[in-house]
Amino acid sequence: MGAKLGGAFLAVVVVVVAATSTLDVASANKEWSTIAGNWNKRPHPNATEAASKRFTVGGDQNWRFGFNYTSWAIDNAPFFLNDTLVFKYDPPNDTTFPHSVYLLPDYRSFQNCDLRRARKIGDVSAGGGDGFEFVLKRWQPYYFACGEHDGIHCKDGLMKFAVWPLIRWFY
Ligand SMILES: *[C@@H]1O[C@H](CO)[C@@H](O)[C@H](O)[C@H]1NC(C)=O
Ligand SMILES: *[C@@H]1O[C@H](CO)[C@@H](O)[C@H](O)[C@H]1NC(C)=O
Ligand SMILES: *[C@@H]1O[C@H](CO)[C@@H](O)[C@H](O)[C@H]1NC(C)=O
Ligand SMILES: *[C@@H]1O[C@H](CO)[C@@H](O)[C@H](O)[C@H]1NC(C)=O
Ligand SMILES: [Cu+2]
Repeated sequence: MGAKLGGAFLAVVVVVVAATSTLDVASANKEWSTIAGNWNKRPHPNATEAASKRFTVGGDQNWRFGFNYTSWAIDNAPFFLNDTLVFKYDPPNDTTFPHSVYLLPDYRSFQNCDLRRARKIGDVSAGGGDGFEFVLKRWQPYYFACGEHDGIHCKDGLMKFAVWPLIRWFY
């Protein structure tokens, strides 16, 4: 790139690794892996533009049964505040299974695919066409899961992942 201007940022990433449902809280804490002091340089004249990215969840696999979204999240980390996630999935018809997207309230419900206190952010038809967007607006862990079949898509279909967007410092 010809641009001499550069933005450096300090990144601290926390990725939640999907754990088996039998782990207790103490061992669950070990499932949080932390990468600190990750220095990078992104040459870009416009820090505001550089600050936010769009991710299609699952890449070209979109949001489907049986794709490992924890693995996808790890591969695509770090995520930053104001990054956008795009969820794409076919609306249900006679031949396709319906999917949906919920936010789970905490790590334990995420671990257990417990949807009782979940908040729906995308119903079965929301992922059609270009999908729908979800912006990571807050500095908090977000626990995403498919809500279909009483947690079976989340549990057996691996349709869950967690991200904790980072704060970006520019110099
Ligand atoms: C940087 O990008 C933002 C968002 O696209 C835009 O609003 C702003 O005007 C741009 N600033 C400069 C200096 O180009
Ligand atoms: C999904 O990916 C994660 C992270 O790479 C891995 O720990 C886990 O075992 C995978 N799950 C399955 C069912 O393959
Ligand atoms: C995120 O976007 C909002 C609204 O555009 C803006 O007010 C806020 O400062 C942004 N936060 C970060 C960390 O970029
Ligand atoms: C159902 O949706 C899939 C994926 O969009 C499409 O390939 C298929 O033709 C559709 N089937 C019917 C009966 O509409
Ligand atoms: Cu599903």
